[in-house]
Amino acid sequence: MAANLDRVFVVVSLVDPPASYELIDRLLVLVESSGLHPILVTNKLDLDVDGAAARISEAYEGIGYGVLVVSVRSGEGLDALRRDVCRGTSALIGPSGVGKSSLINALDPGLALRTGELSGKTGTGRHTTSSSRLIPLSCGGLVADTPGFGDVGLWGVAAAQLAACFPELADIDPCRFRSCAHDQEPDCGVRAAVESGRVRESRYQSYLKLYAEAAAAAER
Ligand SMILES: Nc1nc2c(ncn2[C@@H]2O[C@H](COP(=O)(O)OP(=O)(O)O)[C@@H](O)[C@H]2O)c(=O)[nH]1
Ligand SMILES: [Mg+2]
Ligand SMILES: [Zn+2]
Repeated sequence: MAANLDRVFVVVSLVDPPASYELIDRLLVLVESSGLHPILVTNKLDLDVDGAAARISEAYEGIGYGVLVVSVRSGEGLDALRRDVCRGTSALIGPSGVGKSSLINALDPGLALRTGELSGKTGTGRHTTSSSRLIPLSCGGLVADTPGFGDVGLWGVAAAQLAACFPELADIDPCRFRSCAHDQEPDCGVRAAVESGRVRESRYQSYLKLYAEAAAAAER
């Protein structure tokens, strides 16, 4: 991840394509592993008919993330995003087709960045942003529009460092073993926190999945 970023926005869409908790967790962990605390942006509020925006906001605000619910189409939430993006250097990361380029265009219509129609068949976006670059906004900020990536690998995050990328695990009870993987070990503080409801089950499932991937990558 580029150095000298003041903040990173993890951008997902509520619909077309719908964001999964696992995808959100992957992207958040990726940013946390670089030492930045991302802000979550959920776009396409205009298409949200079943309350996904409210559920996602509650889940991630509850563990200390800033969440911006926005719609490029209706303009909702864009003022809050503008306040953050129009100073310093920001990056927007997230899958293709969620509206990253559209958001930047909405903040600075003079830019006319290319945006893509969703390919109807797969529901995934076409890769219309070919490389990331820093774009100066007329309001003052610099913003990196990154090409989308569907499957986010955990580049270089060691399995043992993974729990530190989950902010809600910072102040739970310690585990019996210092090297606890928080999986099947006895007296695990993380599992206890999941069982008591302090840590959300889907976050724990994301942790286990990413842990297995990180451990497998280390063996290669
Ligand atoms: N309905 C709706 N469509 C949007 C919104 N924002 C972007 N889109 C559409 O989503 C598609 C992908 O947008 P794009 O900005 O290229 O996504 P990127 O790949 O993340 O840069 C385009 O067809 C946009 O018009 C929104 O708020 N609502
Ligand atoms: Mg784009
Ligand atoms: Zn543990």
